[in-house]
Amino acid sequence: METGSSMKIATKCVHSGVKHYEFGPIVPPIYQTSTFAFRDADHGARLFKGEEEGFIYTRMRNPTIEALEDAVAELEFGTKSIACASGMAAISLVIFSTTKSGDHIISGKSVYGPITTLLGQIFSSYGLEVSFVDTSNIEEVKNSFRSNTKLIFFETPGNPTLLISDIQVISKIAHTFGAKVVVDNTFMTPVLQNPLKLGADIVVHSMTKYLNGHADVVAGIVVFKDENDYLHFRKFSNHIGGVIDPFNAFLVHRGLKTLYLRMERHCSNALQVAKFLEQHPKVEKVWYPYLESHPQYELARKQSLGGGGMISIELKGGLSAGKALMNNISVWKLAVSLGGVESLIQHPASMTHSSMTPQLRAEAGITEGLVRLSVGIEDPEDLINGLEKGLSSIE
Ligand code: LCS
Repeated sequence: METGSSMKIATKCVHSGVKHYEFGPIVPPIYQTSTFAFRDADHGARLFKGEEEGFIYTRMRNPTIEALEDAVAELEFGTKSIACASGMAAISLVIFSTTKSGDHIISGKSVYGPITTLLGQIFSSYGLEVSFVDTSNIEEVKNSFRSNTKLIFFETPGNPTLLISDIQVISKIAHTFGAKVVVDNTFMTPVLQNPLKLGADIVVHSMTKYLNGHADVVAGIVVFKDENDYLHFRKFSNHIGGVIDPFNAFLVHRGLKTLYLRMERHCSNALQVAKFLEQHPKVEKVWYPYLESHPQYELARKQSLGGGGMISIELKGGLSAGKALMNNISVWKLAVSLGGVESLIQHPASMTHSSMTPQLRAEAGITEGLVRLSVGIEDPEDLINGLEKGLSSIE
């Protein structure tokens, strides 16, 4: 079934990317093959020259992977996409394809910790200039552009502070400087937020998270508004080679079918958990975009259709209270990652964001006492009871 952009998102989640295949299966078959046989020597030569459509080698193109790429491009209102071996591979592909030594890029400060290492230590060692900016502060964003700025990259909400950056306003500013806007939409998913419709040029995801949703795959994707960007990036992807495996592509595509349902449940569970935490005497502060106490509540409501499943909290007793909570909580698993059906809890300063420099971590607002929750799809009462058990263990 062809879906098309007129369909509602819940319908698109179920049907996007599925084409007609031999024997009529209603899900894309797993083409677990590295290579594709040519009919004859001339056929192979024509495929390599681009004179005929077809499949050559899985690093370049594979039908199972392409089905997923079409699905995510459609969900994100993009033209095309490239699925990658991880979210980090997707972000690396963006940087390799858009910058060279001597160029400047702007990155949000509140982003997944290893991204700051990738940009600020690894790519900068090849001569890339990198500025880490609080993208929730528009004045700071405006002042950070230079004549050689090629792109601005940010997560909104940011990992793990959940600060919101205004995609529409930042896109307008960036485009006056001729820079591309790259939004990491991992926390929101296309069900809740559509950066390309708000002016961004490129969306990236760690598909390890909500798009797959079942904590059994590591994968990423880059989605393009402009097909020319896609063609340019595809050349890089073919040569860098960080592509997804067909079986993982199949699993993520399967996960997409329930994305709408899962996001509804993540949002309603997270709002209930956030409200419970906000009134709890052991909790100092709760960060959740759809709580009225969030400093950018209005922007979150304007930019997205839900608050998502991520919450960060500061406990009154700081880190030692956080440790007591993590060690005594039930139902929730103590683990990094996020966006799966099971609820997780972790400590950014010593875990997901430990590779950041202490200075950048402090500037990004990632304190020692911050604890991050990924709210799953379990019964909210069980989640709240599990949290209460952990919180009551705090001295
Ligand atoms: N973007 C965001 C917003 C992320 O949260 C992550 C990983 C990545 C990109 C990288 O994706 P990956 O290569 O892992 O697929 N975030 C993680 C986190 O917060 N805990 O563990 C991984």
